[in-house]
Amino acid sequence: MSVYQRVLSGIRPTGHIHLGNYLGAIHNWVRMAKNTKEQLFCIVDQHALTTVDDSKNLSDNTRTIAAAYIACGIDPNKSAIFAQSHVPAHTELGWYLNCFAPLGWLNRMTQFKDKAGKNSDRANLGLYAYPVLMAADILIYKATHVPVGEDQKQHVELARDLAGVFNNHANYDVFPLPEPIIPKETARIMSLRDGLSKMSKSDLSDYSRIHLLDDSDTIALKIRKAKTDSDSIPGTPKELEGRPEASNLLGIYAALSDQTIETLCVRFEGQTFSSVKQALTDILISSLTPIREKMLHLLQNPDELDKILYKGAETANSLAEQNLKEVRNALGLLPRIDQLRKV
Ligand code: AQP
Repeated sequence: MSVYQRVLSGIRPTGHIHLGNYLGAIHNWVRMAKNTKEQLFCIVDQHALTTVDDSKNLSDNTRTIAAAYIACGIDPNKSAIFAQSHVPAHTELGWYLNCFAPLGWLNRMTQFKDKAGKNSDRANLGLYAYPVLMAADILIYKATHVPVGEDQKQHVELARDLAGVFNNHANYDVFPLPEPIIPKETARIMSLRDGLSKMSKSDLSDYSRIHLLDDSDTIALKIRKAKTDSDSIPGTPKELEGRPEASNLLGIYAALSDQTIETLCVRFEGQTFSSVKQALTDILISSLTPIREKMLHLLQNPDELDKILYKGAETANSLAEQNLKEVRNALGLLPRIDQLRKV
């Protein structure tokens, strides 16, 4: 029996997809697949518009993320892979949810504060309202589980809260309350240049992250240059406290090798970071090379990728339209003519 009824998640096509997106998100989607009844994976291109002004790359980035999903193990014959902008019901539900979202809730969103920085008066409304559109991305499918990295937990909680107020308004449970699924060990992969900042597509330094399309030499160079401290590896994880870069590198190694940090501390105790870096480089290359090769192969044929996205959008649209009809009805809106005909 499936543990997860309907899983939905997505990634913004904002730049180079990286190891944090893989370990924090996609790897977990693949692991959950065998216990999931239905899966939908979106490339959230409309969210990308809130922070990216370089629209010439948006469609290529969208295909690259689709290629990454497939290369990492998402089977497009079993899961719907699609672009958010191909399913208009997301933005329609987004508007309805805007009308239920108190500003106080949005003011608490830490990602807006991080992304808008000190100049929040100049930030766009889309960036401020993005958690509500993300709630719509989830609720339009009545998704039950949302696998994300730690940074997105607050947004999934907002989606739960919005589902709750909408259900109250409708006087019945239109939406299930979606649950975030956050991998314990890889919830937050940190920058290779600064163990206190999240690895992120928008970091200006390419050396802060491993891209899924990096070749072996680039991976080796980035790990060689990764920031570490001068102490040797301790015998227990407790002694890693206050050593963010050391913890991050060992955490990445542990996730890729399916070992615990305890085991790695025992294995490397007393050694310098150069031996860990060598082992980490080897495992990154062996784990990421098949993904990179498959992505490059898929990207050679963009028409095929587009076909996969259109097929995914068909599945997504049919689910979303059905739920949107129910939402419109719960809100008391006059039925649309196409919805009348289907009755
Ligand atoms: N460093 C990370 N560690 C663990 N998980 C991460 N995720 C992102 N970075 C890390 C998870 O990847 C999924 C997709 O993220 P997103 O692209 O939708 O937005 P984001 O979280 O804002 O990702 P980035 O890479 O930091 O992009 P930019 O720089 O454009 O904002 C999510 O599940 C996220 O948790």
